[in-house]
Amino acid sequence: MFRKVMVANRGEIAVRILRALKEVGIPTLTIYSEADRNSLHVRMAEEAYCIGPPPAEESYLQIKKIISLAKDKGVDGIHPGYGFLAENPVFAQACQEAGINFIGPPAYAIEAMGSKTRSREMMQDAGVPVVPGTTKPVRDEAEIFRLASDLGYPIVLKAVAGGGGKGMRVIKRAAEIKSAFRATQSEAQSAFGDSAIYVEKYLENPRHIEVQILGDKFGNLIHLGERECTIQRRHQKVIEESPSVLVDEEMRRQMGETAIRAARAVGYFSAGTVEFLVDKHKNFYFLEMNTRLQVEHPVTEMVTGIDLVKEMLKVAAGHNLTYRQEDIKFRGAAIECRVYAEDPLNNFFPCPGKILSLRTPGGPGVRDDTGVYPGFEIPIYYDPLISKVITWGRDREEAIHRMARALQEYVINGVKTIIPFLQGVMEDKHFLQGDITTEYIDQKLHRGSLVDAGYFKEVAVLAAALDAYRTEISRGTNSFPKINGLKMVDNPWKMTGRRMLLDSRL
Ligand code: MV4
Repeated sequence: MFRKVMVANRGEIAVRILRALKEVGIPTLTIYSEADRNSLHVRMAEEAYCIGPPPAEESYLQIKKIISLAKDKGVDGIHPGYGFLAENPVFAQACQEAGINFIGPPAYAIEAMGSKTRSREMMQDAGVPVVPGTTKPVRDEAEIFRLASDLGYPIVLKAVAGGGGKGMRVIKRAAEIKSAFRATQSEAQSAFGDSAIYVEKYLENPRHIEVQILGDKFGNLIHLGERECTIQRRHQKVIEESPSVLVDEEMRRQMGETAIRAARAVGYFSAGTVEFLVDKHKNFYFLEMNTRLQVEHPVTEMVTGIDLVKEMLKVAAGHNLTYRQEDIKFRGAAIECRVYAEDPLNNFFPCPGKILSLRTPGGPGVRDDTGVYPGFEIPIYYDPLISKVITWGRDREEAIHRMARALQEYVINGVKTIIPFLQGVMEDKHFLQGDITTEYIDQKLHRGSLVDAGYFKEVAVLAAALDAYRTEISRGTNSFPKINGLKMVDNPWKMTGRRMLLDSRL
């Protein structure tokens, strides 16, 4: 299939791709920055080369260096992972021109989907429903004013070159147009080097549901169902699941067919994701297409049993897709929690540092995709995502209970993580009922009920254990207290690790 494949990425996704390559017996090569000498992906690849200083612009984004290294080392395929060069049409094109297979979609599809107005126009022409609004950039305030009168407030200004929430501003009334227009323009200019902006009707409290698609170079396209990604914080996804509680079989078929139509319109192959906003009447609208393997792809792998990375490799090498639509069976439910090295008690502030100890969860239905190991120092230069915990269950409830259990098993010392926050969500009645919106996290944080469940309870448990220990020492007898009939016969410090037991007994 391939002589040797380069993984042009780092962290958990580089590890994920290296695993697939090993399973199919393809020799592996990876790149790393000076900050990543000790990274797990470097240790896992058969060959690894340093390509520059820590900042991504000087290493992981160095197109020329990466391609010339690939040519030197006899690489005939490059998997870009996500982020970095994954959605850079210049890189995809440069690979093809160097005679190296870019393991992803064609450059023209990346390019077409990179422009929000162009993609909206193409989708409209293909009969894919898009959020009402313009397919051309807006020129001035008067034009926005006229559009708002047609569409009705609220409207949203978005960067043509944007995506993922950067460079967007909601306008609730005419008086806000002037300042919003200027602010969005300059934000778009500084974030994307392109000041062009356009207008959409703003949908309030939408759900964010995306459809995974897979295609080969012969025009075969299938969909692998949806992922619900509504639980986000500042446009950063935190929890994803499949299936969505909102989507029934008929809606899945419709969204799937629409996603395939969207992909076909841009001549797509490889793995890709079509994002939809869904309103309260369950109308769905094309939002954007992610022309890459996504962070949350394991959720789909767990419910379909399909290895998306292996399919990407096959398709890139010019093989047919392994599956037809009728082969795709959805089984059970899966959830992914992203474990970020951030402090949930300090506004999710990034907390890089050295991992002193680590024990990742296991057991039935649990998958942990991580790029770290004990002793590894998380660099400050990149995304603070250190691990993804994915659980599968026969239904949503079992997947959630497994997630709660897996998060309890997770031991990580040396860096703060959002695990206590995630535990709070798994116990939250709104989440358990599937009652979630894009404001869910901020609302929960505001009520203060999420982080308490983890951190503060643990502090209370530690204090209680210490008190029990002191009592024991001062009495000089083996008189550990009984808690609800359970005698604490063991070292109380050890009990602190047993969150489940203590939570239910204290
Ligand atoms: C919207 C929207 C409402 N109406 N567009 C945020 C990320 C970016 N990809 C698009 N986003 C949104 N676009 C219209 N016309 C609401 C959001 C949005 C959002 C979408 C999905 C998940 C979380 C979100 C949080 C805030 C805003």
